[in-house]
Amino acid sequence: MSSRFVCAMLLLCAAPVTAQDFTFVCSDFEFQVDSTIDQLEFTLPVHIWGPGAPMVDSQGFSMGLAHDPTALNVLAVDFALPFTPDFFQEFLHVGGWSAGTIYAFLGGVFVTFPDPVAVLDVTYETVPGYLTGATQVLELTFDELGVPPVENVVVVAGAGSFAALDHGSVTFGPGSFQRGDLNADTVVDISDAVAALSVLFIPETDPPICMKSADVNDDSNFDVSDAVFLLSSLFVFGAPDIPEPTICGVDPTDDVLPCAEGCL
Ligand SMILES: [Ca+2]
Ligand SMILES: [Ca+2]
Ligand SMILES: [Ca+2]
Repeated sequence: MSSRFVCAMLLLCAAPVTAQDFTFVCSDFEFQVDSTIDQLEFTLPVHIWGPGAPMVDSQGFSMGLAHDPTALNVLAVDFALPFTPDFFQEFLHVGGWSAGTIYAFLGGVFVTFPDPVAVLDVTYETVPGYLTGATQVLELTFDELGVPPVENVVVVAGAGSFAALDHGSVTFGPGSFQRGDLNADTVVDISDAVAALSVLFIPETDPPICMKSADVNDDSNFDVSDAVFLLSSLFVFGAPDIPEPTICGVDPTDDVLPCAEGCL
């Protein structure tokens, strides 16, 4: 083990001071999966937030985040700040990860966090067989992992400052969406038909954020028939109703149409 590594680890494991100027933030994430998806790989950002005044310069940090090992494996923890630190080390555990960084051994590189800043990108995969298509919620909890345990601290003036911990979660499930609401404004109207026709016929138009919403006739595909179905349901007396869910709900028929963001 290099002397540089030992010095860095001693600094990360130094007795922390108590000021809570910083918060480690893991948000609540949601992934829409149906019964056709049996394994998922995804990357989540972890943020640090330190909005106090005066703004405190940080020189590094260490943190750890635990998860249920029967549900997730951690594949990678990557440094996400826009520079290459002098020291960065990640540790992948069964049931969690920890990581530590010193931006610059000789000083001169400081980071403040007036807004939540993504400091790490963490890649996970679900354990085979975990996903069932039903809604499942996993807690992601900041913890002191490893031997010796890695503290959740931000390095300030050469000492560790305990961070406040804002834990997160990951929800897997079929997700909810509103069929026909292509433009995601919670109302199904003629503007959604315009959105459908634009996606179909105007080059470089961004697709709907939830393709399930665009599959108006629920035939597991998005094409011009969906725009026609939508217009008919709105303006032709006696035309078939739009299939469920016409208010925020789950798809009663499995398909592989992506839905990056549904409704609440
Ligand atoms: Ca709409
Ligand atoms: Ca369709
Ligand atoms: Ca469907």
